[in-house]
Amino acid sequence: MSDAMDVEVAHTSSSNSLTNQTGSNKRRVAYFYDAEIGNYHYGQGHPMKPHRARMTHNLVVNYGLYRKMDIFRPKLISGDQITRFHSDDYVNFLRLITPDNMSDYGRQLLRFNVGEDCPVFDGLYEFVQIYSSGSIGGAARLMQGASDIVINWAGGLHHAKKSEASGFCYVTDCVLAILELLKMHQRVLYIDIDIHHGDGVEEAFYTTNRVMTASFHKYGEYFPGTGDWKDKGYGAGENYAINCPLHDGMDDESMKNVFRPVISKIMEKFQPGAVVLQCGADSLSGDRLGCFNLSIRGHADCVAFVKSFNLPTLVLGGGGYTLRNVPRCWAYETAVLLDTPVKDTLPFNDYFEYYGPDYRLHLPVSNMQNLNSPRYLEEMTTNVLQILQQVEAAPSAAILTGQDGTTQVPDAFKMDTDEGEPNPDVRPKKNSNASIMAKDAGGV
Ligand code: LLX
Ligand code: CA
Ligand code: ZN
Repeated sequence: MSDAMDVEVAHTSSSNSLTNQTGSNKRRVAYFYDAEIGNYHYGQGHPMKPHRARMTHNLVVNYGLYRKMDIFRPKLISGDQITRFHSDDYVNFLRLITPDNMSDYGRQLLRFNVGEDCPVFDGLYEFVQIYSSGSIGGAARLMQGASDIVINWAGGLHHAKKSEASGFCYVTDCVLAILELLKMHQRVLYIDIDIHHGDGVEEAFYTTNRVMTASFHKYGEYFPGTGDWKDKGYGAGENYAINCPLHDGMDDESMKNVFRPVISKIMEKFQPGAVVLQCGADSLSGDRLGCFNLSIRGHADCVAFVKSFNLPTLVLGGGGYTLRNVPRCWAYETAVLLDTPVKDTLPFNDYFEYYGPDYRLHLPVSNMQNLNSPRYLEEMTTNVLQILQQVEAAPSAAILTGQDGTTQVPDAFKMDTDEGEPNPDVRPKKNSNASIMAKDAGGV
């Protein structure tokens, strides 16, 4: 059975008509992948398995999708590109720490939150370089105008902070890619459908109106604990951080009813020049660490909806812990982005045994209760839409800076030299309204 692109996308405003003469709306898609990524190991028993990206790639190739996109191995970035956001001390530490020398760095391991959830493993720094290179290289390609959509399934590590690893993430490629896009685009939209709050990205841009962050996540006794709808940005960034807190059992219909109106309103009010879409697959039904009940079609509906706005879009991976489901989801989303139908019967591939007993692409959802009542969802969505109502349409003043490698950086990355200002190298506590600021006052 051929699976038609059964995600219907209709919205009234903001969508450019880019239909070509054959009546299709195919976009030029680039795909970044480094075959080394699957060789990194977080350690026995750790739920994060970088092997997922290799399984995804194998499914993409065996579905023949590689024929329809430009495939790149990312050119490795240097430490300078990582310190556009992360502190020098932290990046130097990531560069030098190894399983063999870690016993000499007890204090630094604690300081940078490396060791437990975010373990030291062989090749850690190269791992960071590989996944970040795909996202930064992808953003650069969008800016060249060479592709309309760029995919990096190895990226989407949204929890890392300026000087701290968090939630299995060491460096936040999402922030680095957004900084790249800000060189050219006045406004960049970040959308996050991972089950966790995109706290690292939100915090980085909390005080700027040049980046809007929108996260849909489980909220309440769940990692990382942030992301109340009332947390909406601060200072110039007030109303530019959007949070949709959700409960267990979120299903396709509920997601559609929240995601579409919120994203439509954001597009109308904020009018971004480019979009970064984090597609964490831990929001799927049956995820080992998740508690939502989305089908792959429901998850992909968000992707298709974002695509329908025809903006330059960087598509990233994220969490996802049921190993057989993550590749299914991301391979299907690759097909959706390519406007290419794929069969529900999985093609033979190197990891075929993982996909038994059904060997099908799509998943059944569970009969778990949806704890998001229609009333809760409507009230939460209304609150969020009210915040968006206050967004000024399209701030547009150019910001010229001298920061290395950038011509434009958002206010959040300016060092405020006023006496009495908080120390920019000390991260404010969870749920605080302050933002991270760049380390180098002279650079901005
Ligand atoms: N949310 C998320 C997104 C990307 C990565 C990791 C996470 N973290 C979690 O899902 C999580 C789960 C339970 C407790 C704490 C955090 C990620 C993606 C690729 C490589 C490494 C990390
Ligand atoms: Ca999220
Ligand atoms: Zn997650």
